[in-house]
Amino acid sequence: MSLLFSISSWDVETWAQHFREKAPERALQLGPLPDDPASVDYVLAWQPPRGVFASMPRLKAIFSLGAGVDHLLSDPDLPDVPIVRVVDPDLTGRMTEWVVFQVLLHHRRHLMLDAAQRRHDWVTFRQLVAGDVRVGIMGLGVLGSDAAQVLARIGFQVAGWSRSAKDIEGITCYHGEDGLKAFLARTDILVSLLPLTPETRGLLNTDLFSQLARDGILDGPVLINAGRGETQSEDDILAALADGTLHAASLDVFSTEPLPADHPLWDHERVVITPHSAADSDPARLTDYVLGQIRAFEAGEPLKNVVDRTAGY
Ligand code: NDP
Ligand code: OXD
Repeated sequence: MSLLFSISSWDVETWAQHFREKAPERALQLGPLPDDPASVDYVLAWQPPRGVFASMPRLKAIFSLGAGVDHLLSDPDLPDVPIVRVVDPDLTGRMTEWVVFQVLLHHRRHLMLDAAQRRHDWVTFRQLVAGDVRVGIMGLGVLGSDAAQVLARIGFQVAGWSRSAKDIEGITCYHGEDGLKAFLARTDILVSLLPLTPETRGLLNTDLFSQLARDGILDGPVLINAGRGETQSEDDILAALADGTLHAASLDVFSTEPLPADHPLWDHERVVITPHSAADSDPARLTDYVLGQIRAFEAGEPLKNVVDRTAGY
């Protein structure tokens, strides 16, 4: 019985240490590629190499070490075993912190205040009130619904958009293609927490930005994206910032990561960039989560948070 860590771009040893402490009886293989594919029962994966799952006859489940699973579903050789994703209050809390921080940064006009401080300029700007600002969250899943409720508690007018209909207290819920137009038309600050799927790829584009509200009290529409980079067109974001279709943006995810050092988004005065770090997966917390799931599964219980492969998330 062994667990393979198939991890690229994170320190595999940190994860392995937590597993050794909490489950010393489990044999670990530190990938990304397995030493002995025939003995692998579970893979714990983050951006594994394509084809890594081939020739694992005992494989029972794959655990994504992030909430997003596009890094797995894009593998053409993915075997037909359950894929479990991260749903954990620790990760949710981290994302809500990031979203609330970015919404408040634009709402409280912090980019202008920061620039004024650099100039040693004691200048004040008209202070807006949250109740006059309309936030719209694309993706009302585990992360989006939590951020929505915290923003509503602060006083923002919050709406959300999802694939299926939702009923969340205090949040105006829209869904499906039919609901998108009305959702955008009432949104001043657009937050995307959408997964990457064939339907969401490239969705954040000129056409969509041009449907955002133009009658808000901010200086213009704001885009905030911590979902996936491939859901946005960075060329369209730059063009929209240039012609006023968008006023500002906060971006944590990009089509190419790391964002190339010479990319014009880096230097844009109305763009905030964070390096795909809105909500980190915490190894200690997720070790408990994955081991809890494996132990329950081996005791005959069903796995939780299994990805719907047809929906793509
Ligand atoms: P969930 O699966 O819980 O929620 C996804 C939401 O998106 C659901 O509300 C779903 O609708 C909606 N959705 C999916 N496809 C469509 C569509 N075509 N049209 C409208 N709505 C759609 O995911 P999480 O909230 O846990 O995570 C969301 C994403 O956040 C992840 O997939 C990942 O890409 C990203 N992420 C980024 C991190 C970062 O650090 N930047 C960290 C963690 C996650 P419905 O409810 O109807 O199913
Ligand atoms: C995730 C991520 O999906 O870090 O958890 O992007």
